[in-house]
Amino acid sequence: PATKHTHISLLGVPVEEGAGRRGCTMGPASFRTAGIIEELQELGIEVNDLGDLTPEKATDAKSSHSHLKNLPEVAGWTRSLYQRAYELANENTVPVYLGGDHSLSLGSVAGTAKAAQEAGRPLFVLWLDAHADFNTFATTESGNLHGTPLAFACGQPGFESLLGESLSTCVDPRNVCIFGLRSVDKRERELVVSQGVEVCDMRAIDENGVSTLISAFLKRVEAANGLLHVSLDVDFIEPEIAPAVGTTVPGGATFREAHLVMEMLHDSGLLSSLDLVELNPFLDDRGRTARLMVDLTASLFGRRVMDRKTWSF
Ligand code: HAR
Ligand code: MN
Ligand code: MN
Ligand code: MN
Repeated sequence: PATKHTHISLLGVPVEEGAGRRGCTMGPASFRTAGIIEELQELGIEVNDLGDLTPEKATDAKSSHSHLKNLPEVAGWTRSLYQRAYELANENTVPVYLGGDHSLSLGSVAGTAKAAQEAGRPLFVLWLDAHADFNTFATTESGNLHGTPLAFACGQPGFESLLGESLSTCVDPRNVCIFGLRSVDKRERELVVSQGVEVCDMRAIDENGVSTLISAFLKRVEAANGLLHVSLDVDFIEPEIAPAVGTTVPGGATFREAHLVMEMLHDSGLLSSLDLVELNPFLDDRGRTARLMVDLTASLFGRRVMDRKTWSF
């Protein structure tokens, strides 16, 4: 039975300092230009556009790892969003965070996790991404902080300078599913394995299909009465059809695989919050990636060709 998402709050988070190249700051504007508000309203949903977040100043954020890029800037965004996501998780709305690069999730997941903990419910995270984003300050080779949010959310040590304090609530790594993986650094991979994160890499998707794998994960969420945060990185999708991203990796989800994930998420009624990240409009081809992301979001919130029927052959 599909839950009716009757209220959505859009919050733009135009952070680009976590990525290796500039442009994601234009993401929220591109989502709006591509019609995200209208397409969701078309589904009968009440949409509240909260505008764009403003980052705090976090000049105190320092680390002995000198290769980290833009740490004070990313810390400023993280602190602001952590607070905001915590507040939104306590409102009767589905927050949709419009990125911005994936460092956005340093704040969105932590704030959501804190609220889930207070509500006494486990938070599950579905990470739709070519990458694991499970580097720590010690393991990142690039120094780009968009490669770190899952490690932070799962309580890996060394991130104290981000919030100016340790994270009070972490996500249980066994409640995280990285879906679409096809690029992972060596030490990052060891961490993902040792922490017990569920990984559905592209080969698993090829062999089993999206439907079997997503169903199994959603069953776990439902059985645990969990809350579900979904983080959709543009590079989850095959770059031939979604070119507007700085970190393309060939062999991504097809158009239909990506839509099917969204449709199944909708039908589950389990979604409680969403990140749409890494859209870099500077790299787009006449807005096609932005429009695809908006269409995927519409599928996630209930757009369908026909009502579902049960097939009996
Ligand atoms: N693992 C690489 C790094 O840490 C690439 C990370 C790319 N991250 C994103 N988000 N684009 O998935 O630098
Ligand atoms: Mn809902
Ligand atoms: Mn990512
Ligand atoms: Mn990625």
